[in-house]
Amino acid sequence: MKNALYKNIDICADYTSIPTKMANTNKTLGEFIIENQEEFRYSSGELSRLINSIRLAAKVVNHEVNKAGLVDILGAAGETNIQGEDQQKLDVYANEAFIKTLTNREIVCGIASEEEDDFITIKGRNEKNDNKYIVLIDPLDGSSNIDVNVSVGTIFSIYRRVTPSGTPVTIDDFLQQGNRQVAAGYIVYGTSTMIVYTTGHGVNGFTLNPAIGTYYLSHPNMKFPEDGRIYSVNEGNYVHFPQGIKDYIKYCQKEEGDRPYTSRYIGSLVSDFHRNMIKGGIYIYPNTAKDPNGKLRLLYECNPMAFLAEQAGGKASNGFERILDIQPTELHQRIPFICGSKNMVLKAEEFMQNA
Ligand code: AHM
Ligand code: MG
Repeated sequence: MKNALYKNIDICADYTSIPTKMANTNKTLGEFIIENQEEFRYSSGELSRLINSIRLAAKVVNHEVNKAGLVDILGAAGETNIQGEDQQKLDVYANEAFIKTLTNREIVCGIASEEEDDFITIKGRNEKNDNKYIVLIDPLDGSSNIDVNVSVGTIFSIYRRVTPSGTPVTIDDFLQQGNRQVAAGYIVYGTSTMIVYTTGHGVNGFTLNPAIGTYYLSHPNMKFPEDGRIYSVNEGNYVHFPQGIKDYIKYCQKEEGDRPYTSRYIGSLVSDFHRNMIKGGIYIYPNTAKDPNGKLRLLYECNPMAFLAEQAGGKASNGFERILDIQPTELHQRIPFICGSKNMVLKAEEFMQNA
């Protein structure tokens, strides 16, 4: 028995022989991008290259996140971001890694990041402003979890610019409704590293085989179960929640039918969302007395997650209206967020609207 156990450990030490879905016969992310290129509305190959560059930056950040604890990358960088929050060293590292990778490829004309005060303008070939795509990014979400080895993630959102090519980007290029996203996704740096993304044709998930640095299609056509039994909310803030959310939480806890539901809250949106999409559940970050607009950012967090949720058959709302139809008014705007299995979100909305 003991020998058998050691034998397994030996096998697992060699990632290339893990006999799972990640077996090298699965389609790679690179192959998948090429095969599905014609699905893109404007298929010039640029969006494929853009997603490829996100894949590359994700590998670099993944490498660094996995070293945390061994090298001096943990803790605060001594600066605060525009929202007045402490920036962690890894936040800063991830921000730079994504911006650098996205800048050098003549595809992106503007980037807005949760970690930057203002948007960044990027010139194309020969200093012309003729690149097409806008990227909004939360480089390292859930960063309060980094120090304690709990999953964190990157969230990205891609739009086409709305101002004319040849002119510098303006704030209007960034303040687009979420329903205009051409692609969105996240990377979860968890027990394994995954990229999950959509270009408006369903949601697919790819797992990194760290031994050879390749992402394999491990979760094709991901779908939120219509109903779920998990609710994810920071109940520590309960007394400050709006009455509708308090009522919904009591409903989740009531012994009736398939209830009570289970409470699961990691405090990393990407990880909570990922689990709920696989198992069925609802994520809620409401407005509170302290934060009248909630905590999460419409452009960097809620819109991309809402696009993914809808593409996976789920739903995302602020309690009263569809997240993707909200007209943003500022770059770092916050919004209450309810997202997950369709019937659970509908029920939460019912409580919000009847409170
Ligand atoms: P961040 O972008 O500063 O990391 O904040 C976003 C995170 C989400 O990932 C998470 O769901 C939420 O904040 C947790 O907030 P709280 O600790 O208030 O529950
Ligand atoms: Mg964040």
